[in-house]
Amino acid sequence: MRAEALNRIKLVFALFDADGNGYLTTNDFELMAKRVLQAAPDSDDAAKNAMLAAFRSYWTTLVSALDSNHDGRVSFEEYAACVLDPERFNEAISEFAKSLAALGDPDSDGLIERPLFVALMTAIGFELANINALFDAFEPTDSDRITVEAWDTGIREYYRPDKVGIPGDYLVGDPSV
Ligand SMILES: [Ca+2]
Ligand SMILES: [Ca+2]
Repeated sequence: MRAEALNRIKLVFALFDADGNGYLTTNDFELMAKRVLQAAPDSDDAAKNAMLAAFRSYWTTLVSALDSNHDGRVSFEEYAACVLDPERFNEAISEFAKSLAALGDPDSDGLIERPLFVALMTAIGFELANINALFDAFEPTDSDRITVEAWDTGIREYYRPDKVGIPGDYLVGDPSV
């Protein structure tokens, strides 16, 4: 596995572990969902409920695919398996990507507005400069939107052990270097 790929999953695991107990559990995703709802106070109830449901479905997808010892939580080793063994987890990663990308598109028009993308990624724990660099790498439209498809592809690439120089690398480290 490329060092870049390892750094990418280390980062995302650390951020998803919102309560810092070293494991991904349902509590982490409830915490992230609360943060994103607070970050998007202008969204209507339908959009908020869609986001909440998407966070819960993301967790369900993740734990059902990765909790190999069935203790109801995902350790780093369990999480890293999806990058170490991409063929085995191909389908699961497509599912993760789909449910995470859906978070950015509560109105299902196939486009993600920058403010919502920023709110969502900030709630997960990424830094603002990294989030904007990533959004720009997805080549937003004149109305500053990216397609769900670009985001979905970006997430799948993020988990590829051999990929380097992808938009997802903007999330790791200082994006200006
Ligand atoms: Ca945790
Ligand atoms: Ca486990």
